[in-house]
Amino acid sequence: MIDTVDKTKTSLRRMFFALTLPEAIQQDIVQWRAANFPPEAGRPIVAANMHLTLAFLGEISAAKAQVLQQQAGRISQAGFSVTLDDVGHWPGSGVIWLGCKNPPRGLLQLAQLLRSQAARSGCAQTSLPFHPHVTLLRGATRPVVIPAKTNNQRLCVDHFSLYESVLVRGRTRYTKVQSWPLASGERKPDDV
Ligand code: 2AM
Repeated sequence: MIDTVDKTKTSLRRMFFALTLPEAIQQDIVQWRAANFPPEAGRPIVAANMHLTLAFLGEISAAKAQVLQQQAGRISQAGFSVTLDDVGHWPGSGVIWLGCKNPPRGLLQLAQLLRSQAARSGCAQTSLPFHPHVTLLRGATRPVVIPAKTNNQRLCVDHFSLYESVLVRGRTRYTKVQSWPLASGERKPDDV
């Protein structure tokens, strides 16, 4: 019996849906961060781990992941663009982030759908409103001067992905499990 419980535990994977940042944007953000935050501001997130979370799933079984993957595959939505024109600090969680002042409707719709599908599958969702962001630094619990401007990095989003959080030699790495396209085509002005 104990054996069965242990096997079940080890098959759980910590997963989340997210938007991938292209490598060029990750590098651009790393340079901007180095120029705008002192080393003591917090622990920098490595470039390859920078992403924008859509829905956090927690530790889930393979069966639950499969259901969520099937549902994700049925999402039919147009792509959109996201401009990272906002920067802020949440001292409570120690996070310094890049975000967007006016998130496009497509981003909010996609996150809302994935979060409600996750909730229906029993993945507890935070009661906090969705605030799209890319975490730049962690452990930032002390006051810090927040730059007035970002580099306004712009992402053209044509897919979304399921990620797994894994420990590699004691370090957290996010590995992509599966991606799904967002439809291309005419974009309405308010989607840009
Ligand atoms: P964060 O960057 O704001 O910490 C992988 O851990 C991703 O899932 C991170 O982007 C993280 O957001 C997010 N995440 C982790 N735990 C979460 C939780 N309990 N609720 C919502 N998002 C979470």
